[in-house]
Amino acid sequence: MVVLSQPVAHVNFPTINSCNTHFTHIPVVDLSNPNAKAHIVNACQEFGFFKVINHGVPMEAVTKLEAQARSFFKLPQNYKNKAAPFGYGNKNIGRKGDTGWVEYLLFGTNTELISQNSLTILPNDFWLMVDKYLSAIKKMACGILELIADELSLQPKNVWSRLLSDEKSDSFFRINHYPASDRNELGFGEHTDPQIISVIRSNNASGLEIALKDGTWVQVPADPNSFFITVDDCLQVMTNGRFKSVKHRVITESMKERISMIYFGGPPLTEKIAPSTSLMQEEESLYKEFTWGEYKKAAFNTNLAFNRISFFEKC
Ligand code: GA4
Repeated sequence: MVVLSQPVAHVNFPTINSCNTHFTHIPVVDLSNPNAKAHIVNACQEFGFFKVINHGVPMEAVTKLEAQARSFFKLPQNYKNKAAPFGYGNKNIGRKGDTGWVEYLLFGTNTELISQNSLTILPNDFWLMVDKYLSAIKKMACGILELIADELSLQPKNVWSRLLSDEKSDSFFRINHYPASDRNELGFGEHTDPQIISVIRSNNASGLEIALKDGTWVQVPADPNSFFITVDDCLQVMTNGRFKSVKHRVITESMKERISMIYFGGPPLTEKIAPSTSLMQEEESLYKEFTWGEYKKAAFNTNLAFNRISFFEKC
């Protein structure tokens, strides 16, 4: 029997005017191009954001996981609510009262956690797909961090990628479902991601917007065959501000549901986050020292739109 989900109740969400400006100059990095590393560093400096093509991630892993997620979100609300202790959320984002036109699954990516989760109401197949997807995405994210390190002449090349491949890496995975609506809704309010680097993939529904350096918001055209990469707060600190974490948000396209899957690559909790010494020959660090655990604790106690890095900036 196919069980359709109950329509999501229409509470009083503000109607949001999307910026209407299509981002025609979106940096696209072809990972098979020998010059990819220079293009990536350029994009990180200019936008804190880029799209990757020829990424080597098998699309089968992507579409199968999306199908699993879609089936989960179609389940009746009371059933989905049973998954709440394991990372299901509906409209509430974080602990400080932020809301959005979104329901989601959110969990840590460490393998032990995933196997515990497999005992819960999400089917085994779902977790197998998550595992496959995350191994491919993590490999790509590590490859990107190594290209960046290489271009910035950092030694060893895995100086940053090891933070994601470490078995204690505190990374997250989120699957967001923005239900279709008869108007544009604020799906996920503006924010930067606290981690090092995030990898976003969505179905063919637009909605993602990023803020340019001058504060203008631009729409990112959907591309289900590619991945979008964001520079996150820790990478801003690790480059002593050369890269800036990108502000982004989601405003739903009316009448079209959006499903996005985001990997947030983070370091182990005890890892000290500081600018790389080889980038700092004649500069002082712009940031006070902190561990990822300290940053995360502070960040998770803020509102979505809050400028979290400001806690750790030297005056
Ligand atoms: C933004 C990036 C990731 O989605 C996330 C989010 C987290 C949450 O949903 O619990 C936060 C947000 C994110 C930053 C500020 C705090 C914490 C919601 C929020 C209001 C999982 C993350 O790591 O930080």
